[in-house]
Amino acid sequence: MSSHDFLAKMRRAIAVLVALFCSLVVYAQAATVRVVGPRSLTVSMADLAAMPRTQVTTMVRNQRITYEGVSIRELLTRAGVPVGEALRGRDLANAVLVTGADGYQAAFGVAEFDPAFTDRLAILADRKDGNPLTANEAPFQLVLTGEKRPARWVRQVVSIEVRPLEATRK
Ligand SMILES: Nc1nc2c(c(=O)[nH]1)N[C@H]1C(S)=C(S)[C@@H](COP(=O)(O)O)O[C@H]1N2
Ligand SMILES: [Mo]
Repeated sequence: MSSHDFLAKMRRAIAVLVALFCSLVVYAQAATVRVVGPRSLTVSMADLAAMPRTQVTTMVRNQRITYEGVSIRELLTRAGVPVGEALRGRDLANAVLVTGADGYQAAFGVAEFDPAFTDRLAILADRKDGNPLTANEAPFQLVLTGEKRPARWVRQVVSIEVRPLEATRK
């Protein structure tokens, strides 16, 4: 192979890599999370970046990791979910269902995300130790303090839905 052929191949390989990288970036920026509540909204990476940011340092499987993102409570407030003293009565029977891109789901009670009820922190993370999340977590992961297992740390979150549990409403 002549050095000319080699250079041409290298150039093509680099072009393919750049194209792949750019489409990944575009894909990540197009990613959104649907927050379903009294005033449902859809948030993008840029929207999250512009909201008040919260850092959470956690220990999972003996690893200390600092995640950064937006508190779930902030997102619920923007979706019109009552907060603090106003979160009472029938609203306390509301569940929060978090869903990942693969259909994986974890359920919570609405008070689990309210600082008037708990000191535990919960964020929709988009950064981990200062970097974007890894491919199987990105673009957004639910990160909670006070969990003994990370099973409810839903990766690739696509929606956060506040919904009544009908059976408890009668
Ligand atoms: N979207 C999605 N999130 C998920 C899961 C999943 O299957 N899909 N598994 C959960 C479970 S059971 C655990 S223990 C952790 C595992 O995270 P890891 O694969 O990054 O270790 O992710 C949680 N979040
Ligand atoms: Mo798990």
